[in-house]
Amino acid sequence: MFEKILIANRGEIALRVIRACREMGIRSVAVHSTADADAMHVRMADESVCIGPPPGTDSYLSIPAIISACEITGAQAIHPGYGFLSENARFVQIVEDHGLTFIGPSAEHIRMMGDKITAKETMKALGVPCVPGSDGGVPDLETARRVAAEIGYPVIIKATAGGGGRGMKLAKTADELDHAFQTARAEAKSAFGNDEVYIEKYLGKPRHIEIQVFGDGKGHAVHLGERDCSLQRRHQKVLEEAPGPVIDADTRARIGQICAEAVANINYIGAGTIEFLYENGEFYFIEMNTRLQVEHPVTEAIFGVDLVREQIRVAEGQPLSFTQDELQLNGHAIEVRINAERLPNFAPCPGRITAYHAPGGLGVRMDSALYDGYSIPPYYDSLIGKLIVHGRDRGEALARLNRALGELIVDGVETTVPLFRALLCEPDILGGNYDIHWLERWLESGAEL
Ligand code: MV4
Repeated sequence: MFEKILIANRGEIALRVIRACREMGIRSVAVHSTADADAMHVRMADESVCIGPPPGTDSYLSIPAIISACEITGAQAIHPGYGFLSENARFVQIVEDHGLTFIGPSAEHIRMMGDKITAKETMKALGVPCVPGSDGGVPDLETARRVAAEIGYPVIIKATAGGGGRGMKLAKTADELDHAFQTARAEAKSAFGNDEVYIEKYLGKPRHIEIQVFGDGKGHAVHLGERDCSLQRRHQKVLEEAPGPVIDADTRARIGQICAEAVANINYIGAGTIEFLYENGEFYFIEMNTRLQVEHPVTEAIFGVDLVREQIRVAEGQPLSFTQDELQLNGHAIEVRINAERLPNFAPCPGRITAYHAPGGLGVRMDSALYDGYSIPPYYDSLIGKLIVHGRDRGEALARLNRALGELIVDGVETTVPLFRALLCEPDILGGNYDIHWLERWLESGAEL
């Protein structure tokens, strides 16, 4: 068992991990940049180590600084949170070479899923339904033309080293293919140092549905249903919910079992998310994320499990603390991401918090590292809090979200709260009728923010 865990992150996710450690009787070590000396994760941890100046590359992304902090404090394991080093296979290798434990998947699985062509081929071979497209990489224009003609236009060209919306080019017709292919390759080369691309049929109005999976690294795995994360702006999620408004119990059990079997088959360890596009009742695999995700609390709410505790347990070599049959979906949960951003342009808005009050009451969870008088530094992500509500059904969750947003006070900076107040007046949102393009269309069509 671990006696001490170092958290290689900051903000609300660092607090989230510290909370799980404390409940498990494990000591926690915070690391922080000089800009974060008075951050809440530093106060809440048992110990802290300053690891460098504010830019991520000099502190939260500095592998030598983080390994040194483990050696100084005697931490035996590292929880990476999300972002930063959480999906860096080289980091995982270095952690293990130092006799430390990475709380997350193996370097091999991170590398496998980081290469989007390998990820797709692996999933396809494991029986996971994929978007129709090229078999592996597309080396030249001639092959691109042949593949596109076979699957039919529109097609999308994606960089194997991309993901999360980076390095994609759309070709609506054959006329657009040459240009799309060449620019996709050139951009992939300069952005990732890897120009390998693949082609898929472009789906016009899908939903983004992701399945939460969890493996013990010894051939056992479970699924914890889906989250609908279709409400996005520029590939940044703004609201997530579970279960998906359009997924029924049979569909959940079927796709969930496929995903759980796939990750069991490769001896996957820890939390993972299998992302799908969902259109006309069909699932199409796009990517797998090998980390705990920002939106994991909606899954925790409806299944009543602590995913971080589970990550720590399997990293210690313990079995999963629940079986598939023991996982019973209960009610409905919604998360909204509260960012320090100025609407309507979502411009980052760091600054000093002059008043903070978190909402509470039945079915309300606020994950945030804010406090009264805290100064949000300008160097990091603008996420300052996640408000998660849980109700017996979607209607109750929506009512609770509206009520909780009314209780929340964040003074001193602009936030995305008014966006959620406006969304809660939209019939499409109240009815669960939205796809991946809904939010951007609504913002462009002059939503009052
Ligand atoms: C697609 C697609 C349509 N067809 N693939 C964007 C993020 C990356 N994870 C995959 N993405 C997409 N892949 C095919 N074959 C549309 C998108 C996409 C998208 C996906 C999920 C959520 C929001 C999105 C916004 C724009 C485009």
